Amino acid sequence: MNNKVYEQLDPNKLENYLYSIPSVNDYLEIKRGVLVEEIGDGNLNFVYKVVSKINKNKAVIVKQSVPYLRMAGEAWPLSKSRMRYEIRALKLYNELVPEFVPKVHHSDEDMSVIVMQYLDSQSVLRYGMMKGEYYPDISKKIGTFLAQTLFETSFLGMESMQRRALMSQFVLNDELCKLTEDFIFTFPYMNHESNSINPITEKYVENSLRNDSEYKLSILRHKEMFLTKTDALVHGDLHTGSLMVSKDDAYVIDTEFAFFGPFGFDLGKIVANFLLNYISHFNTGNKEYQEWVLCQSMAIFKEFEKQFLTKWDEQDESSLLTHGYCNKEELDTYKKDMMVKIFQDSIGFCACSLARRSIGIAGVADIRSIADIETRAALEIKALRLSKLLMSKQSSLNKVDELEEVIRNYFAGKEYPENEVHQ
Ligand code: ADP
Ligand code: SR1
Ligand code: MG
Repeated sequence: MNNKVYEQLDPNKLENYLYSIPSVNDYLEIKRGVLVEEIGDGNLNFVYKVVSKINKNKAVIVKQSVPYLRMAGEAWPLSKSRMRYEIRALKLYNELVPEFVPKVHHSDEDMSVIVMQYLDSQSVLRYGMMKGEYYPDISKKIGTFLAQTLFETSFLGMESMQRRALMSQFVLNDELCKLTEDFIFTFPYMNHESNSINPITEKYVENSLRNDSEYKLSILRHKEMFLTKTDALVHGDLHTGSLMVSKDDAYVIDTEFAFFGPFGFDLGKIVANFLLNYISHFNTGNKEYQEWVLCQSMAIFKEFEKQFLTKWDEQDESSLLTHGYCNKEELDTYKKDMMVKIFQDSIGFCACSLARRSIGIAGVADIRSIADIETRAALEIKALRLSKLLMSKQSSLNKVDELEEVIRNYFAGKEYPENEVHQ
């Protein structure tokens, strides 16, 4: 079918639009009727579930970006071309890790639309974790997804010219990168109208976060990394709302923030979301679940490192490495240094995410959904203090077990950020 000039879809227009795509029309038999439901719960786009009336087992997801930020409304323009990067990343992930992403039925950059597999029997990981659901091997799945996608698109997994061509496909995802620069690395740490700060949390933010120069400079260093490092194609928005899971499977969705960035970015973000969930369960009192969440979050790092190194062992030619340049000992040293660097960077990115989700425009439902503002403030401050602690320890941590010890001591009240009395 010929792609068309952009128009924003609604349920009626959507039916006609899908009718004009032969493969989707054949699958859903649109003339025999479809049920259309808008199910988007994200911040940016519209997401429709379309089910065939004559065979309810046949369904697709249609996602369309609109020329504004959905959570803020039309007064906040945002280029709809973000869908271009969602399409490109999802197609690439379908080549690299098909078991972890929905299949693409159709894509249309002009209409900013993607039609993809409806992930039946999967639910959004965040909501399951809020209810205290267990997902066997979730850390293994996340670690595998990260190791495969990051290695395969990096200067370690690709030849130089081919990789630069791939980078050119993502270099203009500028507006979404700018959202991250502003909302993860800048506004939460200064007075800004976009922030959403619980009045009870505000005092801590003023007195202990925004006047901590070392902390602010560390955030700035991470922003610099985000702006300048182009290690690999990162997902760019890998939080627990970007994973759809069942007991057996895990799928990564919502790839619109994809760009070439630092190795540790996705890793830090996803682990921060696990830790925020851990913190939210102080409210439910589910200690057993907290233990599971903490173990899984640490296992993500371990799984990632194990699988990333396995891939590296299998590859001796890449943009970076030419066969024969290093002997085994030299290469082992190089590998060890790089894995420590990725680990430390990811702890820093984790710290940034903990803070932005506690006081920035986009919180996490795990904590923001708590109605009582005093209870919520206590958890937000716990997350902010952990952010400060991790940022200050980051460069001295070389192993996952060391990080785990710091986090356990913190939650046990045995460790707290420098310059702060124990609270
Ligand atoms: P946004 O970009 O606006 O954040 P998402 O891509 O996160 O949108 O999708 C919003 C919601 O739509 C998800 O939280 C999930 O509930 C649902 N969804 C998205 N993709 C699928 C899919 N392939 N299968 C089933 N549900 C999906
Ligand atoms: C205005 S920022 C909205 C946030 O939602 C997305 O999921 C990203 O995390 C982004 O930072
Ligand atoms: Mg999104």
